[in-house]
Amino acid sequence: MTTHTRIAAEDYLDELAAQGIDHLFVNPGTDFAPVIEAFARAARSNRKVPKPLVIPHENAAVSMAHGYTAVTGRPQAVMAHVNVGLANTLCALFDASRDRIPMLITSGRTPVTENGPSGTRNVYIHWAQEMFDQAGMLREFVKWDYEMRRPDQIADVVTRAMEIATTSPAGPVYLSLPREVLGETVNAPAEDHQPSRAKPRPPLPAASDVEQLADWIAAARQPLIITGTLGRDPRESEALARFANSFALPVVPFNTRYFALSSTHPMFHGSAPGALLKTADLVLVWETDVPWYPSKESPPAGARVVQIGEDPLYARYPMRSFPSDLTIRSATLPLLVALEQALADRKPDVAERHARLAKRSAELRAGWDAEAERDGRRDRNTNAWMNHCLRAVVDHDTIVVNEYSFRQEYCPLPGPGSLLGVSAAGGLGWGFGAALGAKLAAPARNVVAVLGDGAYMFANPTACHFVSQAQGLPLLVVIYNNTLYGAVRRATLDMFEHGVAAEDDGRLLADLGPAPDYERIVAAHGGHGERVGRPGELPGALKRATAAVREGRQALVNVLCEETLRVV
Ligand SMILES: Cc1ncc(C[n+]2csc(CCOP(=O)(O)OP(=O)(O)O)c2C)c(N)n1
Repeated sequence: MTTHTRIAAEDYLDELAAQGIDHLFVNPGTDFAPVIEAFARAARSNRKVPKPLVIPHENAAVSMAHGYTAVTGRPQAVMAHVNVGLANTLCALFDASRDRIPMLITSGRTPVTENGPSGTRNVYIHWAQEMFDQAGMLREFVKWDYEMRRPDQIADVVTRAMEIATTSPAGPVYLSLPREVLGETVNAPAEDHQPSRAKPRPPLPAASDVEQLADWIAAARQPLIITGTLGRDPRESEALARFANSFALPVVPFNTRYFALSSTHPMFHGSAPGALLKTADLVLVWETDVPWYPSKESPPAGARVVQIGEDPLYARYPMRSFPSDLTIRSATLPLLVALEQALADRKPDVAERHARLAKRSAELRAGWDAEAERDGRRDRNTNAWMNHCLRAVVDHDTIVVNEYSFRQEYCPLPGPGSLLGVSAAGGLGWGFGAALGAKLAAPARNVVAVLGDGAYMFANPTACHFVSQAQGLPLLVVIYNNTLYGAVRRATLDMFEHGVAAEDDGRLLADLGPAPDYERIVAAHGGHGERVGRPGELPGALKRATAAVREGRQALVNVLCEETLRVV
């Protein structure tokens, strides 16, 4: 067997593994030659390196890394082909950035030299693919960007990239990797290189803020917690369930991205602040970028507002002006624990409020159930009915990935860690890829992606079905098919209720008809597909699809729905 002189790309892969990166989601090009060679050498010598997965669209690659990290908490890496591949990552990268997902985004850089060293330009595209500032296209979405300039800096650069990505508030970072650098000859590295830098802890609440907030909660008559991303760490939702119950604090997960509280919990009060906001005297805006829409509603004058989060100012949002009487920069878990203790000392009497809120919550639940069951007797599927039917699919080990159409009011979730929702950035095409990433992270769990027909098409479905089949990641995709960009239609009708576009029911530029037979797309990938027109057919179809997934085949249920407006 020929022995080869070591190249820098081998150091690079070793370093990714040393940083705990399990997977490199790649979409390759000519810039990958040293990386491919390094992977081949690692396989031959049994070196531990990240597992490379070929993902045939970069949007799906980033979304997979996103889903994987959301489930495991462990950051992953993506490598795209120079500027063109990088351009395809941007939408998903924006989602990850607003969702504070730590991630190492990398791409090759066309060779700098026109002649000379190993790796120099030798094909046509190497000239046109050079940019003055390749990182410029994504600089607003990452916390840090850099270009690897020398092989001897690999360990330090990757360590720095990862410490910045994972430090609160977490987020993606970008590294560009010139081909000549990765192809350079290097000496064998010291064995067992381990990064040796302590990272700062997530922020802890100041004791005086805890005391102040505990006083306000103890004195409040109509408190309300609104949350968007509480529950990212499942321990947060366990603590919230206890806390809300002990002190009779109603919770509204609003545009939620994670499981915060079960919809069967007596303090769960729906997915929109509405009625409770109007009468609140204390509003805890907990890890929530947008707690209400000021153009539609606001808390009453005199209500106290407390903003809580790891980055409560949302410093990367150009404008955000929600009021705040107390702003606490803290990770969620330590604040919940500290507040629980501080309130236990104060012993507020909340029995009457607890009873009143529990009754209200039960009434809301009964209303959602009745609505769904009534819809089940109609001739068209509705959002309430579809979600109600998902109860039969969602068991104790299910993760639901929601890109618009899932509503936990109608389908209670099994517990902490069972929900991933599309990022605040709303870059569509995320859900299918994120679901694949979740399945990769937790192969034993049942992963269900609930997608709008628009969201499904944005995901490059062929690429995603391909990955599902090629990587053995069976999951269930449920399409809420209203043959429409419902959100677009809604916006038109909201703004121009009596306008000319409303005469056409607001469908101009929103119509997604004629709808294709989505169920036949999954069949082309060896999967199980069903189309459901009538409400009564839906439970059986979901049952058969779930059985197929349990047997290891991907499945898709195309649920033809009435043309409902988006609820939130
Ligand atoms: C990448 C991207 N392009 C366009 C949009 C604008 N947009 C927001 S919602 C939406 C419609 C989504 O359709 P669908 O998934 O079917 O859900 P529905 O609105 O019908 O509930 C569009 C096009 C977006 N958010 N992201």
